[in-house]
Formats: sequence, structure tokens, C-alpha cells
Amino acid sequence: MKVAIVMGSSSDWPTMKLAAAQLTALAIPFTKHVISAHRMPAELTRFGQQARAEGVSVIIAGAGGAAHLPGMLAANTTLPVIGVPIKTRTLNGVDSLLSIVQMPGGVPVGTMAIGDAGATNAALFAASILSIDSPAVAAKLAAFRDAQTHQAEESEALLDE
Ligand code: RP5
Repeated sequence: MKVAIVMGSSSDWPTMKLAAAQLTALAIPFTKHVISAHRMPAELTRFGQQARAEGVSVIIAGAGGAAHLPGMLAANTTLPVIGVPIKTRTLNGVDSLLSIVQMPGGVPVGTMAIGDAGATNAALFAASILSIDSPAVAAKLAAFRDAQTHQAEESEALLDE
């Protein structure tokens, strides 16, 4: 059981490393890869087609701009693909969001929010999928939620008067 984090460019890493950090916090094994859809199309196809045989359970794919990567990975595998729209300087990531979320019916990509929240939630969503067959991951997720609730409850005491 492992997650593959794929990104279109090393410039996506400041965002995608939040997915890596969240998976690490949940003790979920992962690998990380730079595979550009337009600069490395053959490798993109190979990766998608081999992922299941190589033991990947879920793919998290982050890309920005004309973000073909998640959709093209999904076209080459029946594993769940979770898309993370990278925030761009020109269009604030709305370009990334729309190009990832608007998959034609038949090849789904589970699309997260733009940017940091999307990367974190991609890891948590991958964990939710893995928790179906892993009591250990389910327990880690439950503990994470409990800690988050506790932190929110305690935050009221930190408000200025
Ligand atoms: C996309 O183009 C990548 O996912 C990245 O978000 C964007 C810019 O890539 P670089 O020009 O920084 O390599 O493919």
C-alpha cells in the first residue's frame, strides 16, 4: 500500500510537499515524482500504465496552468487519481482548477481546492481511501480529526479581548 505523489514540475513542490508532510504524519508510505505531461509524455503514459503493478494504491497529481497531468494519468490507469490545482501567478490557479476538474464523463479525477489546502486535503483524501482496507490508517485519521477538533475548541481562549 503506497501513494504516488506526481507533479508536473519541481516548481510545484512547495505546494505538493504539504501532501507529502500530511502522508508522513499519517505514516503512509509514498513516492514522489516529477513527470511533465507535455515535456515527458511517454513517461507519463508508462507511469500511469505501470502504477497498479508497481504497488501504487492512489495517485496524487499536482499541476498548474493548462494542467493535463491528472487527467492524462487517469486516462492511463483505473486507480483513483486526486488532482491538486497549483496556484499560478497569471490566473491564481483558476486555470489549473478548471483544467483538472472539468474532465469529460468517463475518466474521473477527484479534484481538490487550489493550492496548499488542496495538497493537504489530497493526502487526507488518499488516507480515507486507504482506510477502507487499513484499520491502522483509519485509526490515524480518527486521531488526526480528534486533535483538529481539540485545537479548534482551544483556539477560542487565544482570542484577544
Ligand atoms: C505545469 O506547468 C507544472 O505543473 C507547473 O505548475 C507549470 C509551470 O512549470 P515550470 O515552467 O515551472 O516548469 O506543467
